[in-house]
Amino acid sequence: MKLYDLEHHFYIQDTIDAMERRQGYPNYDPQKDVINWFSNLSMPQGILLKRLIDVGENRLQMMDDLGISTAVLSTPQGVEDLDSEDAIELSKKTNDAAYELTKRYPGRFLGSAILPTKRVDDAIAELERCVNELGFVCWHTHSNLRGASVEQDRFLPLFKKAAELGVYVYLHPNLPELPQLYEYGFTFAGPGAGFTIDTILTTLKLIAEGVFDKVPDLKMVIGHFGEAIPFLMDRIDNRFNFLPNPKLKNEQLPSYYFHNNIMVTTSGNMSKAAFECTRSVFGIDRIMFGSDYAFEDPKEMVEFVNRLEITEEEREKLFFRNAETLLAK
Ligand code: GRE
Ligand code: ZN
Repeated sequence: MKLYDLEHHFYIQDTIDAMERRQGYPNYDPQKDVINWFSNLSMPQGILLKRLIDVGENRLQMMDDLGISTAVLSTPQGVEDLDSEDAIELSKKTNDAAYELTKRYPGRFLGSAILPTKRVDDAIAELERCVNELGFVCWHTHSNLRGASVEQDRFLPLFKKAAELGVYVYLHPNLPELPQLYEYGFTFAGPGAGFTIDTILTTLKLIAEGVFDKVPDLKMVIGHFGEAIPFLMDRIDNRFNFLPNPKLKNEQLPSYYFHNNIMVTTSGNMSKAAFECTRSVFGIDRIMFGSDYAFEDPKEMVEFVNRLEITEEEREKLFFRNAETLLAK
């Protein structure tokens, strides 16, 4: 069976070097081998960083062993946070590196663009280059851009451009800019809770800003079975409806956008209950495979999906048919 992995990460060494030189956050401390996401929020790297940087034969071997036919490459947090000029240079280098891989291993990798979002014009130009010249399929953004958030008006032209070029937007978690979450350390502020909270907030803010009404063709993907949104969907609809507010610019109920614009991946969520809730609320046609490599073990993710009590037709949708439909747009 074919298998598309929609959340499959890599770093280039230049990004880590730039993060080593940088005064702000996130930065890399080579002595301690940690990424400092913020003061007192450090994440040990070790084998993780080595795996992220290694995108050659070893990566291919792993994909072959697990039956992953095609992976959409994305670079995690860091590049967008650099100063403008550095962000432009490093975005281009990262995107060029992904492009090289798509050429070296035809059909095995697809590119998603990291963009220098500090200046929207530069970001638009780079997205055009990535799609028109490099054949990329996606703009990979983060749930906040440290000091900015993508639902803000000034990013609307970028969403319009993505829709115009026929590529989807992957909204990947970032550390929330909510210092009240920081006192329990990185695990809590980041992947343990904060990432999900930030991605839910940004997704709902994009809906509330009417971004999907202004750009009806926009396709967006979020990971982790839609964060906690499937579980909350009915209540969100119900309360938006009960207490309309002029600041909520969405023309449809929030759930509408999860049936028309937004899809989800499995990335790093191996809960059967979460899968069943997601399928029940969004439908199997909206769920795709994502491994979240190297932050998660893709073998466990594949095995989890293989264990799900679903029909073979449903498994095919999850492993590749839904991704092919998304990529065909
Ligand atoms: C992830 O994508 O799941 C992730 C990161 C960075 C740190 C931890 C983590 O992107 O789980
Ligand atoms: Zn991820």
